[in-house]
Order: sequence, then structure tokens, then C-alpha cells
Amino acid sequence: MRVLFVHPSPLMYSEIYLRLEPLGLERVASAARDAGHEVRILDLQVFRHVDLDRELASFAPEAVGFGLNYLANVPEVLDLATSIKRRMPNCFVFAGGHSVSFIAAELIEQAEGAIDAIVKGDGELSTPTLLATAGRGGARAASEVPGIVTANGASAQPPPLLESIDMPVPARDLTRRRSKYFIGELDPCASVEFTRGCPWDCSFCSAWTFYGRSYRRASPSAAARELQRIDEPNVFIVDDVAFIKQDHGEAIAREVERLRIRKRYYLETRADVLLRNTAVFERWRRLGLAYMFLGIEALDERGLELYRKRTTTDANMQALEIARKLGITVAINLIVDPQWEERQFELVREFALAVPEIVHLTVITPYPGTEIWHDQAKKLTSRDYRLFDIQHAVLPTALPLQRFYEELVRTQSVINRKHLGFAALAQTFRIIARQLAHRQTNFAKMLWKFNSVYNPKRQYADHLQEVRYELPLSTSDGLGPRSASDLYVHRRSVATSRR
Ligand code: B12
Ligand code: SF4
Repeated sequence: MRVLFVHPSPLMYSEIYLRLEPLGLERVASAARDAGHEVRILDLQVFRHVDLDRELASFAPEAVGFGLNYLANVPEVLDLATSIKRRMPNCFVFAGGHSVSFIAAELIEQAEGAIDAIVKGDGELSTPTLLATAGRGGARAASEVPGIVTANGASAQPPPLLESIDMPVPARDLTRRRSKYFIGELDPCASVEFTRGCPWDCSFCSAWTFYGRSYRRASPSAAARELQRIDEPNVFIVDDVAFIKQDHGEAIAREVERLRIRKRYYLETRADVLLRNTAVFERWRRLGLAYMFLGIEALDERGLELYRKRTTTDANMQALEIARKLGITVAINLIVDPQWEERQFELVREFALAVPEIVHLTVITPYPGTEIWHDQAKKLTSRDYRLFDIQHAVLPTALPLQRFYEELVRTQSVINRKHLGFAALAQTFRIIARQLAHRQTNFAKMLWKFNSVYNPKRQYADHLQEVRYELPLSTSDGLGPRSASDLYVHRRSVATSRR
């Protein structure tokens, strides 16, 4: 079959800092290609809708698969799927990814025939089976494939979990315009996966429910070989929590040293992991680890408990000290509660100005698949998919909504100005000069975008747009109190290693 995989457009609010290759889509595309299909990828983060039209005309795909990791992309995908079905009624249209796995049945209904099937969970095993079945018997037969949901219902079998994440190797050769992928000054930047899953269970997060709390590790030799294959000088390690297991991180480091791979890295981890496994971060610092994102989330014990972070403010502050000593630039995330008033924003501004780290703010958002969805979904003030990007408030705000955004953006711009202060600017210009010499312009463009993107009027106006597609309240996993394991997409854990 000729299969076209499509990643939707970026969300404006994330594009300002980064734009990264669609690694999950590349892995699924690779699995489909290994199964004998003719495969292409079109990433709408770096191409436009007219390019998709051209691709549909020239490639004439028999199947189109959309990546739907993000709820905010659902309206765009519904519109694209509808127009593809109108234009090519025999084309098999399917979707897969993180968010769509939690709303599969509802989305099939909402698509009114434009989407034939949804792949829940890991896509590498199910997709080739789905394509083979669709090729033989069309959409009707597809509902028999484990982990697949169609208009005929869901397969009784849970989605198959990939035992080893060493294979398939992502089809990076299929993503075009790769120089457009970057994160901050790591420009251009590729992505790599060393582990999959997270053994913690934070109440606002769906990473652990998606993988049924399983945790899988790539073999050190496969991980290093993959780094070796990457052309870009910079790499984003996409693991939910990097280097949970010190020995695993050390073993990959040994291979990287043996192969003399030299790159600069960005990763995300937890403060307690950094405290416990400092040695492995130190070693990776020597190998090129330059940036680290720490999900601190709250500045007080009450908040940490509420989000079930299972860490303490002391541990968080100690971790920041360690990162500073190691010379790693740290961005920390804090969760904004819509119930905040001016005083709480003021405290965050004071904190952000007092620490050298970059402080990033995200607004608490109940996503299907999280525990807070079950307590909070009934309170939602909007179910417009596009607002579920953790930069908008979809729960009631204590301040009038406009005031809330004014405070939020004011806090974000204080933080932004701090990093564009005089000393930072001098350094920034050196980086830009170096990158322009290599024709990389993503970072330079990003710096000037902040004010046009983060604008309280614009954020407020986003709530006033016409809403054509709403996130359904009765998602497959239902509402109301339930046991955590009822939320899992993958129900069988492999290679589970708890903390
Ligand atoms: C890397 C990452 C990013 C990258 C995205 C790079 C890219 N273009 O794909 C960046 C940093 C840009 C990013 C941004 C955001 N992210 Co993000 N991100 C992740 C992260 C940490 C890993 C994703 C990844 O690459 N995993 C490795 C690959 C191999 O797995 P995968 O993508 O899930 O793909 C597998 C399956 O999902 C499936 N699959 C995926 N696509 C497809 C397509 C088809 C057709 C099929 C059949 C199957 C399939 O098969 C794949 C192989 O098994 C996840 C957490 C997680 N554990 O998933 C959060 C996560 C997906 N992100 C999240 C969020 C909230 C965001 C932001 C909204 C945050 C923000 N405001 O900045 C933005 C929005 C991005 C946008 N739309 O523009 C949430 C999603 C919540 C939700 N329910 O919507 C997650 C779950 C994090 C979390 N813990 O809450 N993110
Ligand atoms: S927030 Fe981080 S540590 Fe908590 S469950 Fe999600 S990925 Fe794991």
C-alpha cells in the first residue's frame, strides 16, 4: 500500500521555543515500511496545507495516518480527514498517538466516517497489522486488530506492547526540511528515545497511564548506534524522566565514549533523580549535556502533594544547586493554578527573578487519561480542543479571565526579559552569529516572536472563537472516581522496574 503519515501543525505557543521531529510517527512509518509498504511522511510543523494537497495528488496514498499526540490538534486533523475522504473516498484514514488513545471511540464518532480507525498505545506493532487488514477487508475488518477502535467498536484485545524499543529505527530519512527542527539555541536538533514510560504517578500527567506504568529501556548499544546515525549536532532526549536508572545511563555513556560521539544534549528529568543519580548527569555533562528541564511544578509542599510529585521543596532546591554546580542550564516548570490571584503570580515573579534558572509556566489542565480529569472535567469552562495546550485556562479562574491572562503573560515576560538582559543578550548575539554562519535561523526568529505570541488579549480572544469540535465529556474511560489502573491504555507491564 502507499501510506502517507502526517503530523499536524505546531501549536503557536510551543513553536516559539522549539519545533521537533515527530519521532513516534517516524517509528511507526519505519514499521510500516519494513512490512513492505511504500511510505512517506509529511510534517505540517514545517510544511503547509497546500503541500499536503500536492502530496495527495502526486503520491495518491491508499492510506493516510495522522499523528495525534495532542488534543489541541484534533480540530485540524478532523478537518483534514474530512477533506481527504471527500476527495479520495477509498483512502483508508487512521490516527494514532498519545491523546487520541484516550478518546478513541469518541473521536471516531465525532469524525462521522472521516476516520476509519484509531490505533491505541504503541503504534509499531499494531500499524502493520492494521494496514494489512485494511488492505484485505477494509475498515470493517480492522476492528478485529488488537488495540484498534473503529466505528464497529473496539477490539476485545488490548494494544500490543513493544517488548524492546531498540527497533524499529526511526525513519529519519523520510522527514524533509530537517534543518527546521530546533530547541532554543540547539539548532538544528534531532530527537532520540533511550527509555519509554514513567514509573511515577503524578495526578496531572497521562504519561504513566498511557504506558500502564511500564518502563522500557533501549539496549545501550542500540541507543548509542542511533546517536551515531544522527547527522544533527544537537539531540533532544525525549524520555519522560531521563536517567532514572543510573546504570543504564552509564552504560549508554560508555558506548557513546567508545564510539567517540560528540553532540550537545537536552533532556527532561526529575529533581529527585538528579539528586540520586548525580554521577550519571555529571558524566553526560562531559559528553555534551547542555540543557535540562526539571518539572518542579510547585514551590510549596501542599502543591507537591496535590500533584502527587512524591518529592519535597528541599529536594527541588538541592537539585537546582547541583545542576548549577555541574554547569547545566536548567529550565524549570511551575504549574499555574487557575485559582491563583495576583499575590501568587507576584510570588512566582519574585522567585523567577531570584534564581538563575529559566522558569516556564504551564496552566493546570485536566486531560483525559489523567487522574485530575476524573475530578475536574465537570468543572471545565471550555471544551474547545484548541485550548487544551496548557497555555490556556479551561477551569474556572479566580481572577476575571482577562486579568488572569494579563498576570500570566506579565509573569512570562518578566522571565523572558530576564533572559534577554544585557549579559544574556551579548551571549545570545554570539550564538546567533555562529548559527547564521551555518544558515540556521530558527533560534534568531524565536527571540523576536515572544511578544506577538504571548499576548493576553490574544489568549483571551482564543476563548471567543467559534467552537466546531468539543472534547467529549464521556470519554471511553468515563468520569468519576475509579482505580488508577482503569486509566491505563497498555494493561500489561513489561520490564517494569519501579523506583
Ligand atoms: C517529545 C515531546 C514533545 C515534543 C514534540 C515533538 C514532536 N513533534 O512530536 C515537544 C517538546 C515539541 C512537545 C510539545 C508539547 N507537548 Co509534548 N511530549 C513529548 C513527550 C515527552 C515524548 C513524545 C515522544 O516523542 N515519545 C516517543 C515516541 C516514540 O512516542 P510517541 O510520540 O508517543 O509515539 C508512539 C505512539 O504514541 C504512537 N503514535 C504516535 N504517532 C502516531 C501516528 C500514527 C498514525 C499511529 C498509528 C501511531 C502513532 O506510536 C508511537 C510509537 O509507539 C511526551 C510524553 C510521552 N511520554 O509521550 C509529551 C506529551 C505528549 N506532550 C504533552 C504536551 C502537553 C505538550 C505541549 C502542549 C506542551 C506545551 N504547551 O508546550 C506541547 C504541544 C506540541 C504541539 N502540538 O505543537 C503531553 C500531552 C498531553 C495531552 N494529553 O495532550 C505529554 C503526554 C506530556 C505529559 N506528560 O503530559 N512535546
Ligand atoms: S509528570 Fe513526569 S514524573 Fe510525573 S508521571 Fe508524568 S512523566 Fe512521570
